[in-house]
Amino acid sequence: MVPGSHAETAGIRVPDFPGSSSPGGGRYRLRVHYDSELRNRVDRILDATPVEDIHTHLYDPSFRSLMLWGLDEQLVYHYLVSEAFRHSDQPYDRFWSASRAEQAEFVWNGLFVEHSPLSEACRGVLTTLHALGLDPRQRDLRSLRQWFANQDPGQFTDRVLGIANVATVGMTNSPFDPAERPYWEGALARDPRFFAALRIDPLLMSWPEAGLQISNDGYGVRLDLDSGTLDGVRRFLGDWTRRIGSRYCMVSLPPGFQWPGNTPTAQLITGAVLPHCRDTGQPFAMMMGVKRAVNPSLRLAGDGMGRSDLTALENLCAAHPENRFLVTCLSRECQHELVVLARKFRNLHPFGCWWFTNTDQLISEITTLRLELLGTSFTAQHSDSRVVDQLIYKWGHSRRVLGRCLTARYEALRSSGWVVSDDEIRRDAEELLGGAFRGFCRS
Ligand code: RAT
Ligand code: ZN
Repeated sequence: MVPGSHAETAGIRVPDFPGSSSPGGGRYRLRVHYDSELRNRVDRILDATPVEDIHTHLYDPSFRSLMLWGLDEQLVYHYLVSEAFRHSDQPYDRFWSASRAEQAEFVWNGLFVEHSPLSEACRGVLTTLHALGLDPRQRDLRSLRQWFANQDPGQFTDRVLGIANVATVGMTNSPFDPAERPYWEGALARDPRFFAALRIDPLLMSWPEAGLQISNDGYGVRLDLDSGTLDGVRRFLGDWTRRIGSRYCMVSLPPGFQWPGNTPTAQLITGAVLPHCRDTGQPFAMMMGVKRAVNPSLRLAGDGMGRSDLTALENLCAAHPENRFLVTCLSRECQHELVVLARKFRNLHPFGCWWFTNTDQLISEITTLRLELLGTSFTAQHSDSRVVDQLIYKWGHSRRVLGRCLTARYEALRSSGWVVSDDEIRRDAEELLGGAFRGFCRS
């Protein structure tokens, strides 16, 4: 599938592994033989294992214009927009008032023509073009665009899901989003490959404004978070969960999040969100550590991050063993604590390498940490794709890093006298790429 490197330990001499059937049978053998053979097996199995992508910002094609695809959409991805501004003094407003095509050209020229596309997000565009059979070596944006203009969106989506070997795609669905709501209120012919997840950031981060909307929707909530209001919010969550067929409910939280507490966020979680999750038997997903609008002029590209206090998570897991928590953290510093907490609380399931941690080096570090402390009881990755095409590179790159991490663990097992079979590698790959999530969600 997507090309990757497979011979990273070439030429290193290491002691023979117990039980090794190395040709020649000497005390030493070239590790490269074993590594590349095992690495190839692991990579082949990972490539052949369909992924359940548990969190993206993609839409089922029946959401028409909300479903983003194509080269210009890839280029104006917010990860790239913030990088492009590092090479330009152009006023932000001028960029935002330009057409989509002009914005895409600004990014292309700044990041692919005038500088080398070394970053993860830039490389992603190239991996995607390459896997689609396109050749960007001429730096010819016009002809690349022409190829995309000739695609049918439905067929293109099928092709991308096929190349990325993604079986199901988790959407991010907000009842507070005026662009999305009308689709749910009409008749939708849903694509079964796309599943819904109820996103509730405005409810938890913008009370009382969110309360006003819920009240306008007829749920009889007031601004005071008394029991009548909390019941109304709970009914609102229940109705939306049924309407969209959501599998879990999700929020992103700032670094300062605390629980328990007297803030509207903490009170709403205790009085409405957790009871709702218990009613429906669904997990509550928390993405911890985002600082919204650090630079508002960059709009969606202007969010930052900070270190979260995971005491809040520890308190939640301990106080509510009957609730289940799906958690990812944005800060590198939180990763170790998250994994240790997951060892203490079986109602906690770490997932993905989110946003600023979705780079080769950090995926490698985080995944190794998780494998070494949790085995396969976590979900290795989610793509967070916003443009369908991105599934190709996000999963292509992550599979290669996961292959490296898994191979290293299997090698360590081998030196302890345990040799994994292909069936066992397949079982592990299935757990890490969606099976452990389904088990945790009981769905
Ligand atoms: O990764 C992203 O695209 C971010 O902008 C966020 O949307 C983040 O993933 C989130 O879900 O809040
Ligand atoms: Zn996201």
